[in-house]
Amino acid sequence: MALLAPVHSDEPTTPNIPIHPRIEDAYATFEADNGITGAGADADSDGDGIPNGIEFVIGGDPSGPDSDSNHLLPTIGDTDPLYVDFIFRRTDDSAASDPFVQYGSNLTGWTNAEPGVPTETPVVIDETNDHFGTGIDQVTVRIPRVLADGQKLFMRLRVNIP
Ligand SMILES: [Ca+2]
Ligand SMILES: [Ca+2]
Repeated sequence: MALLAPVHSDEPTTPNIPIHPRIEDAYATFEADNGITGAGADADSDGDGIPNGIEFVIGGDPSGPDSDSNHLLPTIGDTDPLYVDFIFRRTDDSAASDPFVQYGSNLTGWTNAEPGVPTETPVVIDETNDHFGTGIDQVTVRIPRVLADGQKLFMRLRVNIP
């Protein structure tokens, strides 16, 4: 049995740099943690009507039993005279995947909600860190009512996970 002596070196060493997992890795970890490795973001592994990728964003449980996540879905704030608010939960793990909101006045044409766009009547996006608890932010996407065509406004949450 050999004893290993501590190694001393005068050579410069690289400081420890935290490595942020790549986007796919954060989602892959979510799948692995929930026993659905390889299922994919578009699949709805627990059949609650919410795809795994959206469960990842809102902090839902994507695998059964008793994993209905409908109570975590985005909500609508419809009391402001100028804006309709789309409010969603966003986990820190999913923030790097840049989940986004789209709006439209029919169910075929969608516009990405981007802060400051359009310039005349811009969309406003507010974020409250850890609003829903540690690691889950609240994101409020405020769509100006004047952007509604024919008094109709649809909104949806999306995330692109390869
Ligand atoms: Ca689901
Ligand atoms: Ca679920």
